[in-house]
Amino acid sequence: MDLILYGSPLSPFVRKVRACMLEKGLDCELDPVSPFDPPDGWRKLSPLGRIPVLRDLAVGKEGPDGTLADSSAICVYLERLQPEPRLYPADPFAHARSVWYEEYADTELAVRIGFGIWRTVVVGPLNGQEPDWDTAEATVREKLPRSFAYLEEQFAADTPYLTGTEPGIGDIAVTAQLIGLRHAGFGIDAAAYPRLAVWLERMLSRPSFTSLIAEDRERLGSHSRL
Ligand SMILES: N[C@@H](CCC(=O)N[C@@H](CS)C(=O)NCC(=O)O)C(=O)O
Repeated sequence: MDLILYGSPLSPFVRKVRACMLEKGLDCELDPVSPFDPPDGWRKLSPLGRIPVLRDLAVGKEGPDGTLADSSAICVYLERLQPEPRLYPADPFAHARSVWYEEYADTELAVRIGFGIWRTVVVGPLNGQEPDWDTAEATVREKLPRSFAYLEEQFAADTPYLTGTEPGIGDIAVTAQLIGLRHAGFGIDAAAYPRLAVWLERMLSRPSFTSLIAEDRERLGSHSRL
């Protein structure tokens, strides 16, 4: 096996990279580095101190050689390494749209769900802290409707995925973040956001995500409500 992925499997960014690998049939060794207690020299691999980082042993075995920081850079590399199935649409505009949805997931959704929900009622309690349901519920009530309404509009053409008939990097990145919401016990109101709700179920039933969710459940135990 030539690929090592450094990062906690509960990170949505690690989940995104692993989903891409599973969709492409790529295998990797997972080294569960925590960004909050990293190994010596971690900043040489991850200049921003974040996870995930990928190492391709065929490129470099030690230090920063053969490593890539940032889930988006890693996913672009995986696409070049294993072009099929394609996760970046062939059409130039659809390709760029898919990258935009990835960016939207990695910034807007990551901040809203990560800080407002995931840390307050899942990871905090997993580490012995009291859950903060007030913050989580306020996030769902006040912050997420705008994101859900935006995503709902993106399915106006009635395509099964964000940028066409096949799932792309945008679909995977958004799903990787929304799984955190589902672990916390919150969902998408199908009456208010029907296309988004159906799309999410479609994404969650893909073998890549069912296997990752099964692993999450094992790690989270009763802290998962999914
Ligand atoms: N843009 C980065 C974001 C990665 C990220 O924020 N990872 C979090 C864990 S979910 C992290 O490492 N946080 C530690 C920190 O920011 O110090 C990517 O796509 O890989």
